[in-house]
Amino acid sequence: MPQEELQELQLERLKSLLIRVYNNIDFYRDQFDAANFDPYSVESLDDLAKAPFTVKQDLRDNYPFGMFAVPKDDVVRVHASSGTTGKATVVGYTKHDIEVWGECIARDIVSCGGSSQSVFQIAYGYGLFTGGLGAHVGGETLGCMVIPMSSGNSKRQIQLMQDFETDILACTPSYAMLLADTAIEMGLNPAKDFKLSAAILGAEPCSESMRKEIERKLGVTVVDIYGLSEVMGPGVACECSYQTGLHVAEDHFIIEIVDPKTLLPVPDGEWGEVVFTTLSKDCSPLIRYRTRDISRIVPGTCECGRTMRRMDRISGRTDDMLIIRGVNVFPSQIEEVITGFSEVAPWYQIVVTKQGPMDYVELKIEVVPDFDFDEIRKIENLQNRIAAELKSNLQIAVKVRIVEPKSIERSEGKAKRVIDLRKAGASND
Ligand code: DLL
Repeated sequence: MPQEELQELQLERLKSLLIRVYNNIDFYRDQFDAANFDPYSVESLDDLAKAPFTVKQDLRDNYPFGMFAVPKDDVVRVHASSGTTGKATVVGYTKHDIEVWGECIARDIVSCGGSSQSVFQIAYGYGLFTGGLGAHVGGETLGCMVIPMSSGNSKRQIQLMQDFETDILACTPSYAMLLADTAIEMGLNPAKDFKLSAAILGAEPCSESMRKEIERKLGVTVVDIYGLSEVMGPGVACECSYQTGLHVAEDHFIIEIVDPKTLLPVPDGEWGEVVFTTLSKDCSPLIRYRTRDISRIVPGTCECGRTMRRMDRISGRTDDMLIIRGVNVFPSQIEEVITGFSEVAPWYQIVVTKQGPMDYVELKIEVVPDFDFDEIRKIENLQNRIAAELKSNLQIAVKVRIVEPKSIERSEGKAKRVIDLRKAGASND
């Protein structure tokens, strides 16, 4: 659909959405009234900027069902975040919401080369987390042969991947890497022995060098899929096989990029916090939801011919930025530097503590299995070289500690890359 038509569709959907949330969700009625925002006055997409933002705490305050816009009878499914730092955030879906979700993910499977003939193996966790069941509905909508593995049980995953001739794999990037390494340990060459053509990986950041490493080991094209449970789950945006940014499902979501301090929109191409308004959701619609994720609109159009605008890969979250001796840095920037060293494996952990008002960072990195771990001098040399590279690239002083292969805990879902010990009881939720 040409962008102009797409924007007309967005406006039509936005107008009815604003009136719907005003009439059906007490929270939005109060918010709009308090902000003097009249949902009936909206005449252009720009008017959305007059509406107030929604944040995660609003969902927690209205736990469990206070943000539902439909009666409980119409709800066919709920998902929820883990809620380790407070109450969980609960999101509900009507039958129609699930259909829209299925359509979004079906498009994503097609855009990385899949079809109804694909064998689609899902190794995202099934359950309250949206990864597994979200990908599942997409695969079935498209008519793929879906293998609902959930995460874990890596050897079995690998066996079925071979026996069932899986061609598309969906899981987190860190789990894809673990599956590749496990297959190699089992004496296989996944790039040759598997029929995999693409992997749809998301739910956590993945640097460009990590992506290349997964592509090389598995012999696939990796496309990045993005989403968050509050807004729907996976499929809010996804790359096509051109890998030049994630096409936002703009018929169902309006994306805005705002300056996280001033909350004013930034021009296309500039980085800022991603904000979404859900246009089609019946049960859990959100107006201007602040994701805390940092991205930008990729200017121009994609060679694939899709007209939906692209957001760049997530560079970090406003709440995972570290300030190391006054320098701002995101974990993804650290990953980009360390994965450039051939002696180390892409398994690392950033341990953050406080020294006075400053963040103190220790970086634990595993070496590759054939590295001679007994040679202290070699280890020290490697530590120094990595520290020097981090200093010259990112201007940060970090204590690098090389650790033995397999000593960092493997993840079957989202990897825990940052251990933040600054506040007791703090977590990344
Ligand atoms: O992670 C939904 C999902 C499942 C997306 C499967 C993709 C694939 P939550 O658990 O609510 O939902 O976590 C959402 O994860 O705000 C981002 O910070 C991060 N995230 C999700 N996708 C990506 C990605 C799912 N492609 C939070 N790149 C989001 C970087 C991502 N970060």
